[in-house]
Amino acid sequence: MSSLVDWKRSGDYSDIIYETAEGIAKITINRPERHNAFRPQTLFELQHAFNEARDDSEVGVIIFTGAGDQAFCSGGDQKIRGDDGYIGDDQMARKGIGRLNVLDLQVQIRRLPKPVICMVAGWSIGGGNVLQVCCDLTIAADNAKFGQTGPKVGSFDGGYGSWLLAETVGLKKAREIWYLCRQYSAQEALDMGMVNTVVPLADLERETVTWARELLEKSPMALRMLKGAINAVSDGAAGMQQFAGDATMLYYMSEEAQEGRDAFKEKRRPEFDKFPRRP
Ligand code: S0N
Repeated sequence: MSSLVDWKRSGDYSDIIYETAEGIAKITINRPERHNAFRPQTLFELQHAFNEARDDSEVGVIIFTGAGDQAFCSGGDQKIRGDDGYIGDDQMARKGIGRLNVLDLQVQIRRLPKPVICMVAGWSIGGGNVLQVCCDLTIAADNAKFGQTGPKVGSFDGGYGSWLLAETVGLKKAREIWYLCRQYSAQEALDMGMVNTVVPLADLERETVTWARELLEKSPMALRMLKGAINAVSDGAAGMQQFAGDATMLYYMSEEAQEGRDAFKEKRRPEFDKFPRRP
């Protein structure tokens, strides 16, 4: 794959790679021997890396991808799936308790106030495809294949995996994808609105970086508010809570709000009269 970017790697991770360059963070699931299936440790590391990207004021866009050209992600690692979730090697596992911590990552991607582009080569399957659906934009290589497998392997995602997919591709198509567990080509995924564009595999990173650079030219606050607004409709009260928080942040940044703060600190009456009562 050709890359136009001189990525700088950081962090101490076993299951993922975290890289940054030119205002872009690239987060890569690095378990190609299992088609980048995730285990609890993978998800802890992904959550850490997404948080790093969120907190880094130099970063404006995140690319989420999988190592190699055979898979973005094949979902939960079925080889370490216990009777109540995925068994890691942490204190929960020592008590025989499993985890479904991919749900926390889904929420984190939705709430992260920067665009997340999913870059898919090869398989985007099961819980991996749900993560793809949760991302803001998806660039697919022409070898990408998409699908859900839950009813085949004894699982289902009744959250974002179901209704956000239905919102993305329509109810009938979402039912077909989940009920029949078929696999869809990149072109079919494009036709149903599940991805934004399809490019030759050799151009995948180049094209994704082009989209990222285009996003970096735009107003970060406008992008933040648009992401919040689009997600608020489908995230209900939780989405409104985030959007309301952004409104508070913008208000804090105004002279009017700062007058209230300053008056309190200076033990005087706030002079709100100087601010217009806007129509
Ligand atoms: C992707 C498939 C179709 C690719 O087939 P292909 O090309 O023939 O390759 P394989 O030879 O099958 O795979 C290569 C190696 O990779 C291993 N591997 C692939 N996928 C996984 C996986 N998910 N877990 C563990 N290993 C995997 C193969 O085993 C093989 O290695 P070797 O040769 O050493 O055995 C094909 O691989 C496939 O169908 N994979 C499984 C896809 C799948 O069913 N994924 C799980 C779906 N479910 C979830 O993701 C659950 C999501 C979730 O976490 C969740 C979310 C909300 C609520 C609940 C849950 C929940 O946990 O249930």
